[in-house]
Amino acid sequence: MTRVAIIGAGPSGMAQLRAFQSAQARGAEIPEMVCFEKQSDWGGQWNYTWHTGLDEHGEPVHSSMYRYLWSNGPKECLEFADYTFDEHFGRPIGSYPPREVLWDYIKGRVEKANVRQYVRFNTAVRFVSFDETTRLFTVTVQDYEKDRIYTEQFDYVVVASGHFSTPKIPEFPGFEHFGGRILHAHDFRDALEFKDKNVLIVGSSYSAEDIGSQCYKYGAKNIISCYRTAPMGYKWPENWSERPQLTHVDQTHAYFKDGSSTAVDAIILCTGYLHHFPFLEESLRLKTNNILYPLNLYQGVVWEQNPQLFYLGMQDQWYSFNMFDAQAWYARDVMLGRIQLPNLEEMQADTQVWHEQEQTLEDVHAMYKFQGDYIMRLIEQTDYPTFDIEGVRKTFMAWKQHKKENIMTFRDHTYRSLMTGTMAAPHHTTWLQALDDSLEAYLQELAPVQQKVG
Ligand code: FAD
Ligand code: NA7
Repeated sequence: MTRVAIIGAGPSGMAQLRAFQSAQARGAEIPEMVCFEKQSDWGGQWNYTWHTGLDEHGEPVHSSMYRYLWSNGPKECLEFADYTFDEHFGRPIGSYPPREVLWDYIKGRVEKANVRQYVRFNTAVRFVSFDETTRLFTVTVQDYEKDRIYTEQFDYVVVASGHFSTPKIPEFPGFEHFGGRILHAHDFRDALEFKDKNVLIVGSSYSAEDIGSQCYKYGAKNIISCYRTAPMGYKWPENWSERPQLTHVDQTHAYFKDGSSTAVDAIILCTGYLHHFPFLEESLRLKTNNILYPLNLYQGVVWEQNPQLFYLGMQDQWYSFNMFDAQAWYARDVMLGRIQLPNLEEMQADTQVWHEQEQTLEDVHAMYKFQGDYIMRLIEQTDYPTFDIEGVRKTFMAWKQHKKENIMTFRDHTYRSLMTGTMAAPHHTTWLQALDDSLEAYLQELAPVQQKVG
């Protein structure tokens, strides 16, 4: 029997499980699936842990998510086309749910699909190699529950291990003498740690914006963010200033490229993540920055040098859950023989065109259109339910505008579902006032019986 190894049970790995189960439900014969997940539960980044550094097994902690994290974009832009928010919650909820609420939603679909049986939890993939003669992968894993290292063979491997887990850590002169705490965003957990502190945020992307906002919300004294290329440029609250690149620090102060300096208590490096696959042999290893169209991945999914290997979710994520779905359905159909791949040269030429097109994109509108077109290209080739991607793009544009208007209130806006047409319900408390991010607090206005359907 054909065997498929899926590495990781985050949203991408869960999408792969659901894709196969969906084909099976429609009468297809599917391969034997084994999903290896090093954590004790599924959900990937959305499975919060208070741990930082190493976990209880000595394994690098995967999740970079923190307490009080709420969706950074409208939920209407990431909705599954085959499992809607309406189906899961049974009534409209707000557009920017906290982490635990989104985790509940992601889990709802795969619980309904009954695919947990395919996941081996507490099992870290240690090494994957490929034998050109047998054309099989050998996958070596460590089972932490049984304290056992073992090896199995597979026809296909799907790498769904995420790429926002291994921190990209720059070094600045003086760091070794700084008197406060220096941490990467990956290790940020609770903004209350920085209450009444002067916090320096290095970086100007999603983590910088959101971790700075968390610190503001939970009572930091001052927030100073600094950028290498371009400022975030929002209208910040009074105690938040944005400066050019950090040049150096001493024991108490940070110094910037414009000659200014300021006293800081803590430095949070929001400087991005590395695509890191220490468990793959060299010939299988994707090497890329965080971009929309990496080279070597045909249709953003198939490892061109060996089309028995697939990667999910390795792009810079303007779209997320429904993009992982589109990719998982496509990978599934290649494995089921429903999609025939062209030869290597044709795959490379195709990828090159998209990769080069990315270099020409001039603004966020073009970038959303680009990734949206990419997703639609995949969906057209499978039976994943099609949806109004142009509507999603317009929702993203509204979100951008709301952020521009007020970075501290954009999460109070609501949007219409592109899957069901349902209008989101305004949350009972504004984001700035809502200090409790638990699922119970978020859903508290719902009658218990309506909280979860599905
Ligand atoms: P992950 O979620 O990273 O899951 C990968 C899984 O693989 C993990 O469970 C991990 O334990 C497992 N794994 C890794 N290595 C191994 C191994 N060797 N062996 C076995 N298992 C392994 N997206 C949004 O849409 N909205 C948001 O608001 C949002 N906020 C974010 C905030 C932060 C701080 C971060 C870091 C990301 C955020 N994202 C957000 C993006 C997020 O990455 C995706 O939503 C999604 O989690 C990606 O899914 P994934 O399955 O590809 O990867
Ligand atoms: P991103 O989006 O990859 O952004 C990384 C940021 O870090 C970006 O602003 C970079 O600036 C900055 N950076 C990187 N290296 C440096 C150095 N050496 N000095 C200063 N600034 C630097 O990562 P995020 O963590 O923000 O977001 C990742 C995901 O997490 C995202 O999908 C969200 O959903 C949550 P640049 O513009 O390159 O000059």
